[in-house]
Amino acid sequence: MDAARILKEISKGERFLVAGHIDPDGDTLTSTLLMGRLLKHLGKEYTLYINDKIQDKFRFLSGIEEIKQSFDGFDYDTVITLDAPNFQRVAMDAPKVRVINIDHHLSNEKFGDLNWLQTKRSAACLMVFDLLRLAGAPITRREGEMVYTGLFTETGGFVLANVSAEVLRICADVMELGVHASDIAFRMTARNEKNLALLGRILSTLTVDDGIAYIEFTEDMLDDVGLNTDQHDTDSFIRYPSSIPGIKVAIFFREMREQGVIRMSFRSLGGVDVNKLAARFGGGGHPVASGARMKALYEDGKTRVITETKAYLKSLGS
Ligand SMILES: [Mn+2]
Repeated sequence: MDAARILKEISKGERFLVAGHIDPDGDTLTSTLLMGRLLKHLGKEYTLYINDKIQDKFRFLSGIEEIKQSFDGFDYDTVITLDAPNFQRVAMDAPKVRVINIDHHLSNEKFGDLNWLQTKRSAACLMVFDLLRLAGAPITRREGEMVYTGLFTETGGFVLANVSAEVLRICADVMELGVHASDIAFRMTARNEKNLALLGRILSTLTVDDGIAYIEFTEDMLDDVGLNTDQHDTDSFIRYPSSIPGIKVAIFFREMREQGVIRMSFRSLGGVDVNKLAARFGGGGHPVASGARMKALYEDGKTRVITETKAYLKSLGS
């Protein structure tokens, strides 16, 4: 499967549902917006769908108000999923129509009728950008801002292991369209006082134990600093436990009390494959960055994850 084949398959459809994943990050949002630009260029009808709240910092992206949290009825001939390893992640049941699955996650379950998977690509938005260029769609500062934002966030501000020559080259290309790199960097990393207070609370939980460093974000911290669930922004907090020399795995635990769920983000340091680790808890992602969520009481879930992570590291002989 390559970009040309996918573009040809997309041209066969007329009415598209484009689905990005829940807990939307910069990559899934910009992939969704760029797919909208492609479909518009091709003269197709489409709905952009992400079944979740979108953080305010992304509101400057052109057309973001087009993304809907739900869709009425189902009158589509094609579903395109972006940056998502399975239907659950895009909050959908398997539809009866053709599904085009575009993703870069190693944990992708190949659930589409067409699966375009490039697990070595740094971001899904790069793949959609390929399609735009191939289709000769207009690429202006607006599309450039989408790509730059997707790449900035997905690489943690150009510091993670997925920074590639391609990433930096495309960022340079879109800067020539008028994209302001420092403006986007500021938007993506800006934090108000309450969010900085939250960072303080979360950092105070830092625990270093047997090659594992973890931080915790529990529900009561939101009350303590006077934030509600929609207002907090803990993106990139995992960089702090990841910054400790000698650590093999960094974990960010998040209590989701209402849903009775504990969520984890894993980062690998020193060559440990955290995609395999996350799979033990029903999650996945990339070898260097993965996530999972499981139904459990917070303390029970946390203890289980730490115990299993230690066992996993031991099994690797590290
Ligand atoms: Mn991604």
